[in-house]
Amino acid sequence: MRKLIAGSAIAAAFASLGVAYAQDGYLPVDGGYEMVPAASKLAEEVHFFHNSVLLPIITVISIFVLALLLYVIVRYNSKANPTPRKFSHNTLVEIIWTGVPILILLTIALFSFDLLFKEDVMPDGKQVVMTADGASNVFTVDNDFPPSRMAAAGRHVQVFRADASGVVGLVEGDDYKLSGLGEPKISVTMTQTPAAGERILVRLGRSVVGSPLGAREIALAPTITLKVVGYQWGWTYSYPDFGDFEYSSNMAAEGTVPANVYRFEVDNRVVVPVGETIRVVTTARDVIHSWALPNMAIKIDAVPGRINETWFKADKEGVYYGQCSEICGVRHSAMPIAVEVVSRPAFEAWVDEKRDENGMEPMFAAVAAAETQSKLADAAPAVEAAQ
Ligand SMILES: [Cu+2]
Repeated sequence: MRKLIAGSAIAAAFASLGVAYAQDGYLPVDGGYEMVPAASKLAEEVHFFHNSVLLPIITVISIFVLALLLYVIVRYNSKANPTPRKFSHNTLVEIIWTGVPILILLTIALFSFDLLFKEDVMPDGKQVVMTADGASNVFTVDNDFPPSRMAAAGRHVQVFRADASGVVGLVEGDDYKLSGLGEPKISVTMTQTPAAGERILVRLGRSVVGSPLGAREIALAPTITLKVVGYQWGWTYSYPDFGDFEYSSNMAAEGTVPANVYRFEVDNRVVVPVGETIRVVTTARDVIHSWALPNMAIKIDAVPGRINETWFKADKEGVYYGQCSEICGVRHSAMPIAVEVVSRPAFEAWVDEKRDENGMEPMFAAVAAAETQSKLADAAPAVEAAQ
């Protein structure tokens, strides 16, 4: 269904110059009708809603209505039914054709409101890393959220074990038991006492995302804010957490990039680290624009005089493209969005480079390599949820 389009060879040529472009599968293609692949758990959930809830419902309704129409055409035409009966009410039929659509709409609303809420509410999940002493098998974490956001069910807690070989998701019931759900302190009791030095990671929070068909995870509170300002016709980006440097991002000229990313590629991309929650705040300088990133299933208006907010968390490194999605004027089609998701060290190097360009001291380069390593290990690991 998705075909590779001409340009891959050119992309390879450009890549050999040290510039990476999106994998073909992640780009829109000519004649394609599917959504571009999900690159975040929230996008997977959006795809589940579309593919497994909306599409089946609309298909069944369309087939049912078509069948009714065909039946009426055949059974009640003037030849087959020369003398029609004359009545105007049927209580049972009226109750059914009012009640069934209500149930269908409620089903859609159930999934839809849940998703709208998740996209709108900033994740507030937290991760606590504890080192086992080899003797105790009970690990306690503070459930210090506001009452309405406290971890109160098994799905609000995820436990991982980390040792030299990596991070492993554990299963509630088999590997650990929880007590104190909904109370200020939650205890995780491990079935097997972890060895001394082994680390136990506990994630806590109600920001659970992921399609019911796939792995779910608790999204952690944002580590980075990205400020997006739309203007006719481009974007400026700034990073208030790293010295508030700002730069503008404009569509790359034809011929300077591979044909398959022309009109998507920009001169200065957004750069964010993989696996971290990014808070996006948008506004605009002149008219309404809209910052959209289909791989992450986000689209948020940029409105002059207002601040809008959303978030995303990329699961995979790569380059993702979007376009302004609010008709904003004659060059509306010429303000693409390019987001490059990189590793944490690459992101820090990029931040230092940008700071240098703006006459600021480096922020990360001074940090000893060893310290960076341990910070990395403590940062949100790319783990698959166990529940
Ligand atoms: Cu625009």
